[in-house]
Amino acid sequence: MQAVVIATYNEAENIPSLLRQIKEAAPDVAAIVVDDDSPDGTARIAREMGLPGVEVLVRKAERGYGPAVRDGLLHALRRGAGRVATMDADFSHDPRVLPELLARLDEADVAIGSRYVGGVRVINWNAKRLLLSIFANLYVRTILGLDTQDCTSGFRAYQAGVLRKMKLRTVRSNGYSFLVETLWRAARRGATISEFPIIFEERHEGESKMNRGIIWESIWTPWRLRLRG
Ligand SMILES: Nc1nc2c(ncn2[C@@H]2O[C@H](COP(=O)(O)OP(=O)(O)O)[C@@H](O)[C@H]2O)c(=O)[nH]1
Ligand SMILES: [Mg+2]
Repeated sequence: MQAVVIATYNEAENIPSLLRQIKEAAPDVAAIVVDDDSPDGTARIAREMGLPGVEVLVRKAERGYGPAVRDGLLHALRRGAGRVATMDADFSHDPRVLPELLARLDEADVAIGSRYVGGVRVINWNAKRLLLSIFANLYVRTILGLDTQDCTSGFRAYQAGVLRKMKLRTVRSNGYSFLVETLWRAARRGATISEFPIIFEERHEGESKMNRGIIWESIWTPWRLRLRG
């Protein structure tokens, strides 16, 4: 069984068409929506669609992309998934690419849909946001010595075995640093990582949850990982 984990916060405008497109593109892939009790009713909307093969988890105690994805990954493992993908709910990650993302695990332990391998493919980001992301990747790669061009892509897939080795319960990052922390843990445990080009498009509906706290965390996390492992 294969699964895809989708963290959501206030994605009411996106979730119905997203789930429909996932089911169309990858009918056999179980979708696990992990919502942090969004005030806009994302979880209720997703549930009421009643699509087969879609589970909706609601977390009430804390908020954060990192812990939400972590809980979704752990849930997928408990369900017995052999391969688990993650993607955003805002169509920045094209649901039609999901089958290819999972299939890439034929040749690697971790597959990454990459915005930056072999050139930059990002649509509708202003120069500031694009430079921030490119700089963040350069920063992370330099401090941690990772080969991956896009260390902060949330469009990824993992073999279940790698997820188990990563001891997800102790991953601390709350924001996008979660992506750096999980990649670092996978690489340190000898996982093979393969990147393939994707086109990333900025959302049309809803709002980005990027904020100062998330940026600060991204600045210190590579140092924490390098110094403390
Ligand atoms: N459960 C949960 N999901 C989140 C949270 N913050 C962001 N997300 C989801 O993570 C994905 C990426 O977030 P987004 O705001 O689009 O970030 P951006 O693409 O970097 O601007 C989207 O599916 C969001 O709904 C959060 O605190 N909790
Ligand atoms: Mg987004």
